[in-house]
Amino acid sequence: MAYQHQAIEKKWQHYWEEHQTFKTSTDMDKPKYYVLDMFPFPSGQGLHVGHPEGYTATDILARMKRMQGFNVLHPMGFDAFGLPTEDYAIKTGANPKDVTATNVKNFRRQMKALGLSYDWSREVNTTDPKYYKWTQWIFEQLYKKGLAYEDKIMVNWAPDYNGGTVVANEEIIDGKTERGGYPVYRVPMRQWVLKITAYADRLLEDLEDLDWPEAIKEQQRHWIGRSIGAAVNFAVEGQDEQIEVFTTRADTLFGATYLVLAPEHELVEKIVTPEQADAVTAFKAAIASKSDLERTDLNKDKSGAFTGSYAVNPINGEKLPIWIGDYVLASYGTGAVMAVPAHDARDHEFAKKYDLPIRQVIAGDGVTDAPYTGDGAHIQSDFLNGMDTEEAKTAAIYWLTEHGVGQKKVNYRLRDWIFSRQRYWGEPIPVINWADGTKTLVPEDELPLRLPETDNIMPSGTGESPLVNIEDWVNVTDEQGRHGKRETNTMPQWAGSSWYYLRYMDPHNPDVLVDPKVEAYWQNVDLYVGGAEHAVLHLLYARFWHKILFDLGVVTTKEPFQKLANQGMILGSNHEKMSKSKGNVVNPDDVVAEYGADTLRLYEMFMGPLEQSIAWSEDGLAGSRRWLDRVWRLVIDDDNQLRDHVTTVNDHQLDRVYHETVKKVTAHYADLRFNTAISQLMIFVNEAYKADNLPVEYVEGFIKLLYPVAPHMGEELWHYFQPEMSVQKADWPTYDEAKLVEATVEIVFQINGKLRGKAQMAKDASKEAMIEAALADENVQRQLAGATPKKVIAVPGKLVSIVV
Ligand code: ANZ
Repeated sequence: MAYQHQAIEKKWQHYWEEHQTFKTSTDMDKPKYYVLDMFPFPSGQGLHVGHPEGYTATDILARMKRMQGFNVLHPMGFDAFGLPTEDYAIKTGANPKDVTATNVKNFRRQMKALGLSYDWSREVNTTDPKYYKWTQWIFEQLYKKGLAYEDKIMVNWAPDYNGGTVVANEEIIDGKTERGGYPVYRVPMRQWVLKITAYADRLLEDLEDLDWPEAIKEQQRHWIGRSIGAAVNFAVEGQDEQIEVFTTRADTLFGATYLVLAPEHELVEKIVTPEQADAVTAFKAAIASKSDLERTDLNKDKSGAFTGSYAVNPINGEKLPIWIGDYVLASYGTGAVMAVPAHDARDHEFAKKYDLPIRQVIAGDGVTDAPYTGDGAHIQSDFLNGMDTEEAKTAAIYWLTEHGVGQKKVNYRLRDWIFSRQRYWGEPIPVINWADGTKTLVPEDELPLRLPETDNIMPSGTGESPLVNIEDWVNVTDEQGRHGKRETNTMPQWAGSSWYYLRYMDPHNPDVLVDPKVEAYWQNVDLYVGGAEHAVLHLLYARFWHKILFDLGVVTTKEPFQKLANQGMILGSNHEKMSKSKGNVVNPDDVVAEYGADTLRLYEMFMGPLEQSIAWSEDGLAGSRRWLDRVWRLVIDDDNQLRDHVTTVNDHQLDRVYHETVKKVTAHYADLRFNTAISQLMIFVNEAYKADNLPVEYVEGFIKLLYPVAPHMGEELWHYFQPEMSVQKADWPTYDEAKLVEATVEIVFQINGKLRGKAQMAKDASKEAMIEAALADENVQRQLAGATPKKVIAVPGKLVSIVV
């Protein structure tokens, strides 16, 4: 009978659950292996076929490592706070908590149907008060260390979206909300901010020791954006004001021909002359709604306005006009630049547009039509003349420092982390604002501060969170009768995911985030797999919190995720991103029903290298199923019995391919090269079909190798051999290096020095066996034609020489 995937997969899933096959041991005597998936947001759509790709990869590692004797931590949970659920709840009138519970149930069902070997007893959910108690606790530690503060920050305000909502940068497309397309305006609003910039250097330096894809490390470096340059002070002519600029090119100071301030720079109002006031005001109004990204886009037209005032270049006393311009950001450096149009592209474009002077200070191509950004000898630069860029930078900064008008400065692109959202479905920030203007944290022993249940989660309309309307939650009175109001902002979705990997180690501990002994055992994640879209935010925030917890002594490792791998995207069969609107979405439930989870797992691992994006192929899927059927028929006959050729006798025909398969598959799994591991399994099956016998020891070994990819079929085949235990409890197969070398050689048969025959023989065949084979050879017999040889000599491993 053909392989019955539906019944067999259910049977083993049931068995695993009943026997708690994947439960992580709490004994700490075995070596540990922590393999983690990025936990999903439980959306209403359920799992997508992209999810099982990474999940199968980690599942293979988890299953192999258990068989290799490791205590494996392979958990799963849900990152369930956030906008999509809140929006859905607002739209349908449902409660976000109920929506989350329904979606989580569906996700869990789908994951179990895929045969993923999670220890479900450790499941976490970021919306569970028992979990977010610790998210709030971490916030309190940050606050106590002065790493959480409040500030007025520009936010994206969409007054028409659900009666007035603040949206995150990532939720805006072309100045409109991604959902609904409502217009967005930039307005200042009070926000909680976390001082991630205080950790910039450590976040940068500790990247070096991580086994992460270089591209991801590079994105993090870019995001942190450490740049070493100088701060230079320019006096404003006729006023007692200074403008500090940040430049990475102090060497070009003699080429500065004007200054540009960000339109929001605080000095603008002070220095603008009456004649220029209208122009400056009009310009500011025109750019108010542009995002930073649009303003610094190199391809966008640069514009600005003259303030009417002048600054003095400290190095040569020259008078430089002060402009404001859209390409200078208030939030970077000092919000002011010295413009060197001869050697900087943006300055050049601006100078051309407003007819400002361009002065070349580095020898090279002419600079009238385009800036020269290369290196070369400095010219028109007084004491810097003749020096190259690096020499001139050092000399200029030395001069500035000596004269007290500047100094070396390190600047970061990284900004502090805006940590509040004006929404309902998030962790409450455990702060009380008292009527007397003071602030206190909710005492640690009163955590969690629970999110109040309410039927009204519509935004307040004022830009504040819907929580402001829940008066009996918001208003508090202390023992002295003092009145206060709870903070109504909630935490951003990134909060709960910034430390969840630690909770899996000790998920039910009511007293501490993680028991120090347990943490010391599990340390950090050995392998973390997820999509490359999390390259920066999630991975940077988690690294930041981990370092805070390290400083607090809660964790003993410097970094949370030692090795990182990204899975590619599974595209639609038309090579486009899968999306509902394109009608090319494949639902894993359908695949599991028709072909089985093992087929889906095998197919996704065999499609190509894990990190590559590949289009879905129905043919490929069917091919994977056909191969599994071929494996089944190799071992099991039509009556569901072991085939006759499965025997306890090993005739050594499969020695070499078997040992090679064990070696290669083991190494390829460990290197996450699943497609090449599967190719090797296929080679073995082909050879096994050609062999006369199938030694039991090799079938068992092969089942163990197949099992991590196709665990249901693995268990089903295994129970023909060892019905009393799961394959998961067996030892991983080993190989014998000696068996990998070519075991047979070609022996040639000569008669009177002429080649008359040959045969493939064991390398160590005896002289007698060789002679016997030579004399029995058909060709040799024909040549001898009955004559008795005078002499027969065998040279082991080479030839048999017959003389007649
Ligand atoms: C003069 C100069 C001459 C510059 C030259 C560059 C080339 P990174 O490397 O990204 O740190 N800059 C400084 N603050 C800015 C702001 N708030 N908005 C926009 N641009 C700003 O870039 C630093 C350079 O970007 C600085 O060096 C400054 O221009 C500009 F041939 O100063 B430079």
